Amino acid sequence: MSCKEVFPALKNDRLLRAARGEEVDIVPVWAMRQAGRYLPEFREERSKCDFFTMCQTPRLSCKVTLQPLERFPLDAAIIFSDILVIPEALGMQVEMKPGEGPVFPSPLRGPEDISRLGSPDDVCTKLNYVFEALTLTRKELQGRAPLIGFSGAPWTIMAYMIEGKGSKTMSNAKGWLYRFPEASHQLLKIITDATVSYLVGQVKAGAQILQVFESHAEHLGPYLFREFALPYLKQICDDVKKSVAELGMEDIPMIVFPKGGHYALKDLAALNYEVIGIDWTVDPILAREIVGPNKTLQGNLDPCALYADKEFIDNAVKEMIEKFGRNRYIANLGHGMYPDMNPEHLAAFVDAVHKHSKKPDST
Ligand code: 1CP
Repeated sequence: MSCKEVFPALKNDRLLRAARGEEVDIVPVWAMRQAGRYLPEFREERSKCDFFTMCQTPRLSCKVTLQPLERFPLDAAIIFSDILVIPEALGMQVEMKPGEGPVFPSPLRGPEDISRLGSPDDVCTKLNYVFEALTLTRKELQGRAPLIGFSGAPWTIMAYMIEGKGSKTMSNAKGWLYRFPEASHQLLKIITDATVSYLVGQVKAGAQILQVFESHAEHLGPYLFREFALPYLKQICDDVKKSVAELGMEDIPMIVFPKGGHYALKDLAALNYEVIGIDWTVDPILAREIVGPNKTLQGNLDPCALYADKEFIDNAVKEMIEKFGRNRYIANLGHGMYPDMNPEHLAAFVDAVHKHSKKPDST
């Protein structure tokens, strides 16, 4: 890994321009979970190999990252990995169970278990495979589109470490916030420190923009969010940008995606993230009113709209772009693709964004 690596020149910088609030010819578009099981070519690779082995093998991670770009004229690639590589690098075992998703066989049961975790200083050594995958993918992309690096946000990662898997209520993890606030802060700090080094490592390895997934914001509400999520999201953004500047590298645009966190938009707009992702439950006009004119918004078609026919998708995209406007906007779904979705319908989504956002005078 080296920050001196010379990469092919970027031929499509719409995503970076939109993130920075610059003018674009057409609205950039990508889709969360664009590399995934809805693609037969992904399932083919996945049938040969365990999920985390795929993440840990740079050649495979690169291959599946590029798969959606071979099919669709997407304006970004997102590195194939998972947010749960951080707890794994902190020493927790994680397995991908078919039909169930990621599972931690020994989740954190109480504050005493925090001592089981390794040091945040060591995560970058353990996650070198992600950096290698990023460097390889950035080269293989040949400048076709920018490469997105990502991590989970501290509360979302903490929730998995305590619940051991996805949960409808997050009652164990939220129980910690109310019963053990000090230990919760201690854990969140460890995750934050690890995440900052990890994201800076991703930039050094070739990531051109970063997204922080606060996928479980919906469980917090304004009080818990301000206490246990916001300060860490702020620290991640500020520390990553500071370290990148100290390395003499160009400022890196950052996206925060608070899934289910409509109540947090105003607080998030006060942070230094250039882009705020919104899910489909938030009206774009209201989101714009809340965040003001100086943030880029990303989103937010209901992913399930991709089950509708192509004509419906085309109309829904047209309406979405009318509401968001062409400036300071990155088109996306309001959450990720599902495994049973038809790739042709993602194609319809991408084409509709490009068609309906063309400037009247561009060809
Ligand atoms: O294409 C891409 O978007 C890149 C790859 C990517 C990303 C960005 C994957 C591959 N995972 C993620 C992030 C991720 N992982 C998030 C944040 C985004 C979100 O909110 O969905 C979360 C919450 C996870 C955790 C996770 N990993 C889940 C959810 C579990 C739950 O019930 O809460 C699941 C099902 C996974 C597995 C996973 N990660 C990625 C893929 C393609 C898969 C499917 C697993 C398989 O192939 O068996």
